[in-house]
Amino acid sequence: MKLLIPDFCVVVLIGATGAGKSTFAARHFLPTEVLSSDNFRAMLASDANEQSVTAEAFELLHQVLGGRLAARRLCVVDATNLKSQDRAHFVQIARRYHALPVALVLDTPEAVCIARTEARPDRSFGASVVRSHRRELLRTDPKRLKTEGFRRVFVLDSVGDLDAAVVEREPLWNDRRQARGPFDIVGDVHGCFAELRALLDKLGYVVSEPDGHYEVVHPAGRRLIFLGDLVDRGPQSDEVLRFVMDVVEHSGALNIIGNHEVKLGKVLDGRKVVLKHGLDRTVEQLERTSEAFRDRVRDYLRDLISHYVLDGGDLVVAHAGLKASMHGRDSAAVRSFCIYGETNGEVDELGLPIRGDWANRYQGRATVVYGHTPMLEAEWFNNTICVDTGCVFGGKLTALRYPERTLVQVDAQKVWFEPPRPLERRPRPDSDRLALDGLIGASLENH
Ligand SMILES: [Mn+2]
Repeated sequence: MKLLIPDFCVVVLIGATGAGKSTFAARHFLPTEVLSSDNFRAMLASDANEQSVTAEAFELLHQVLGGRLAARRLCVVDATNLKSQDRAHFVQIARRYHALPVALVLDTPEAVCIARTEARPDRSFGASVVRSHRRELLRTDPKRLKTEGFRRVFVLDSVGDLDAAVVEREPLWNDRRQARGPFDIVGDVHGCFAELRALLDKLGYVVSEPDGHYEVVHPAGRRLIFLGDLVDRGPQSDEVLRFVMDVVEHSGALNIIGNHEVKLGKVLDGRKVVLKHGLDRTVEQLERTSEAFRDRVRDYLRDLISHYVLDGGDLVVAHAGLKASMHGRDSAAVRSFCIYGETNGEVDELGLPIRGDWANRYQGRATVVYGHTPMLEAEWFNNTICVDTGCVFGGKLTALRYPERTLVQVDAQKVWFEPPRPLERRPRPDSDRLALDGLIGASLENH
């Protein structure tokens, strides 16, 4: 039996004493990955069986778990974990750090558990404890584990299964650390196909259309990344979609999801959506295409992921940006942040969402490149840059060359869509303002 788990997750072992949890953990995981309640009891009381320190032992275990997850390290919780309230702690901690909770039930037959426990000279308890553990385990329905929040549940119900099990770790979909670039990262296109083609010319891409699909090649082997919001408001959302889908499929381009793709995906899934913010134009444009094309778009949008971690972890791309504590992690909260940014549900006088300013506080190692918020200029703040320069609103279409960190831009051909408010420069972050205040103070003193 192959147990496929993400290489960043929390594996919660569930099983009676004597079920073989520690043996299994030692066989498949590093000693540093395994957090065993026995070990924490031993640390505190020099005796792994000392039940009087159990509460303190779990307190420490929770703390170490949190610390390791903050550092994005896989963890295995080796304890009986037979009660749902005990497991709930681990699900909660996993969620806090956007790690996937995995349940692994060791449903080893009772006779085997009893024989193993009685054979261990260090175990003072015997058959009755095993039997009560087994009764609790039988109350733990694997389906119930899913409702407790475990995203993957595995059950090993024989010694044969347990011995034959192979644990395989797979990277998360957002993990593209192996991809080193160089990249050209394109901001919100919003259906501005002519400007996109002009930008690609300026960037040095050779665009061709063999066999009816687009391909791009760059003489220096560069790679395109699209930051999402390909569609809506502009004149050719359908053609932008065709282009990006083709070059993702044939030319190694990358594309992450934007909020406008989420909405369009709902329309194509047949769900009820209010056609506003230029979505009506996209729907009109798509009505002129074939049903096969619309199906392709629907499937494509369904599979788009929220962000990529690239270049050995030095580069993160997400439509609305991403704070450091969420990089390379996966949860509903991470996805929402990537797509909508840091919002608290409040809106301003124009009904636009008030955005939290994560970039203002950003201190992460990775460069974060994002779009979503149309700006008059693309400017660096704390190693982050927004390259949405409002092309569809008559601004510019911008690409960031990475690792060079230079901007390549083309002007919009016209105002394709009236902006809700004029494009502005981003207010300076507090830290810069304070530095500026300091400078002004100093210069006044000097004169
Ligand atoms: Mn957006």
